[in-house]
Amino acid sequence: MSSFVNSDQIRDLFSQSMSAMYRQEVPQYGTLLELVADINRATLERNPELRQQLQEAGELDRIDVERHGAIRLGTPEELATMRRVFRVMGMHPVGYYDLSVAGVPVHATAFRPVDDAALRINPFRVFTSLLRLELIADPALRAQAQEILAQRRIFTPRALELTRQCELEGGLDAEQAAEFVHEATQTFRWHSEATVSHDTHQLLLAAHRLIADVVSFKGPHINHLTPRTLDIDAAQAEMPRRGVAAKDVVEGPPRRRHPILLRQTSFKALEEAIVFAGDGAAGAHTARFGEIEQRGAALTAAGRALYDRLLGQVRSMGNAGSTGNDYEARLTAVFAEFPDDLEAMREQQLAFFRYAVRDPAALARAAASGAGFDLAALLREHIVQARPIIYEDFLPVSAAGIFQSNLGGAEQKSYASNAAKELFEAALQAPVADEIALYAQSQQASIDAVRSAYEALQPA
Ligand code: OOG
Ligand code: NI
Repeated sequence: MSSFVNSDQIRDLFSQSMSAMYRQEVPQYGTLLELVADINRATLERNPELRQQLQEAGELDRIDVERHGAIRLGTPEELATMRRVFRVMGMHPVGYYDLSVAGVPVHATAFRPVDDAALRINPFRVFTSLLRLELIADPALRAQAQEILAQRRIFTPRALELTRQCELEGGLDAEQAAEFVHEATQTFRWHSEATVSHDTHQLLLAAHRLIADVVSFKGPHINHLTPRTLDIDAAQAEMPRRGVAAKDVVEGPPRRRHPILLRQTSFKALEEAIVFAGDGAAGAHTARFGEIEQRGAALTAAGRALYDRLLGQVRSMGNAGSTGNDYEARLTAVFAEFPDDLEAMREQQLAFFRYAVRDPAALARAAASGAGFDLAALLREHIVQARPIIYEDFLPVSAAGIFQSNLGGAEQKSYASNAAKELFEAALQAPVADEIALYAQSQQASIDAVRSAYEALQPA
């Protein structure tokens, strides 16, 4: 007999706990949540077809709970332990993001649920970056940062104990799960007491603002939480009306009839009061912000290559992301090459789709005729339908844009492109999953299910 709480439920509790904490720490996040809830409600009222689609896909319920967060870790040990802690909640490392290209000295993965059922319950994901100390040029500063980081303990002893217990016994009971969520949440709390002196903070800031953010504190404070909107342009327009200063442009693809991948906007990081170690001098730190996102179809490798090529084209036109109207016009013009039609996207295999029986009676008739399984024919006859699979991951260029707009100042340090997936996986002590393979699996599983239904109805 097992009285273990499902890991999906633990994740659901954790995402609620994080949201409640961030709402307290950053009140503007509460404003953002209300704004997104209002816009989602209005969008669904205006668009009953979208409502029905989300309902059929089992996605309507997840919209309100849906969000992602981001943290920045300092050492390989922190990353490896974080993987074990997230695993208790059914969150696994997916994808590798190299942000050094954009002058941000980190690489990252996203911890998230991977199977369809888990994603429907609560898709909470955490974009998790690891600082690359080897990219700090000054050896003395590098050594100092390393020494500071080696001394901190970002998990509570009880969180580690419960993680170990879950690993050994295969789960946690209700009481342990509640305690685990409480303990795990502590890791992401804001601490206004820096662990470094004013002088050290200055040195770290000069190396890179992000380095200062990671190295100067007791733990990896959650730096933003992002609710999912159904209309990001409406959200972007509404932000200033509610006193939230939005960044200039929405990152990602342009507005389309059929959204693809991910579009994101954010408000600038707040200046928060901190106290330095040593003399207790007062200072300020800007790192924490708010973000909104809209999710669309997951793209195949071919679709993603087309997206990357078009985005590259827009950005090479200069002034990328700097001037709102102009940038949007260029983005829209260049992306005209990406078909905005579900049939074309499916036929050209640019996006992943989930197939489902739409008309069971007609399926039974087709099967009874004795004809072999022909997916294309069933689609043509509207017996089977294909709906885009939602993108559950992140985009490195967008992530870099979000990083940059929130680091303050015109930070444009450049590091050479420097992907180091193997180093990252060594730190993680596990491989990261390939997101494209996960979407392909989902698509194939849906086709297999339709085929089995069909074959079960065929005459023996
Ligand atoms: C993470 C930025 C990446 C996103 O939504 O692309 C991210 C960070 O600033 O630590 O959250
Ligand atoms: Ni984000």
